Amino acid sequence: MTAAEAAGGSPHRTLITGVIGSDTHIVGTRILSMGLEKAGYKVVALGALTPAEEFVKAAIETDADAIMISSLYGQGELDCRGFRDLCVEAGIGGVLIYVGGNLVVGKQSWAEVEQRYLDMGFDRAFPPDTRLDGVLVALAADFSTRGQVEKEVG
Ligand code: B12
Repeated sequence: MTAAEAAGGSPHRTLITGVIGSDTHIVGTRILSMGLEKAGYKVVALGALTPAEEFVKAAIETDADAIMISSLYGQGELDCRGFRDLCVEAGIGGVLIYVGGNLVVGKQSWAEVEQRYLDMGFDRAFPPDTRLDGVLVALAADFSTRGQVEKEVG
């Protein structure tokens, strides 16, 4: 049994990972990608310096189930604004979208930061130092309540 299955998740799911915008912080997305792959997911890793549109393009090309965006350098809010709309316009408005890393400039209340990203249309936002176990549980929970067909809903 894979770690994804142990967490209640389903294998055969495709996840897009990458670091959005002009952000070069590659380590977190690498570790996340390796962990997700080891857990049994198919991971398409776009790496650092990835424009928002590239995430959407890759998600369409690979028929992905979720997009896992990283942002570390403090410009996350600017880079992520309108991301859900991009997905909707591209016909994948129902795709699962997570964001994590160091999502704002400086230290701010996590509850407020999280709410801002949820308001932007992200399904979940993750604070710094997020561990893989929690991500696997979240993916399993979300995949169990969403069907494949919902990706096409806008
Ligand atoms: C290494 C580093 C750099 C290196 C990056 C090398 C590289 N190519 O990766 C260099 C020196 C180049 C660099 C540059 C800069 N950096 Co820097 N950097 C760091 C540092 C020290 C470590 C980042 C790291 O690798 N962490 C280790 C990984 C494993 O952790 P992680 O990225 O958080 O990822 C984990 C989790 O967060 C989670 N996760 C990550 N993404 C996602 C996504 C999802 C969906 C989920 C579920 C989970 C998840 O899973 C990962 C694995 O556990 C941090 C400080 C810190 N301690 O975090 C500053 C830091 C991120 N940098 C910072 C800054 C400001 C910069 C610069 C702007 C500095 C400058 N003025 O030039 C530039 C930006 C350059 C650019 N355009 O990107 C700030 C950002 C501040 C902010 N957000 O308000 C930080 C926080 C330092 C600080 N305290 O001020 N940096």
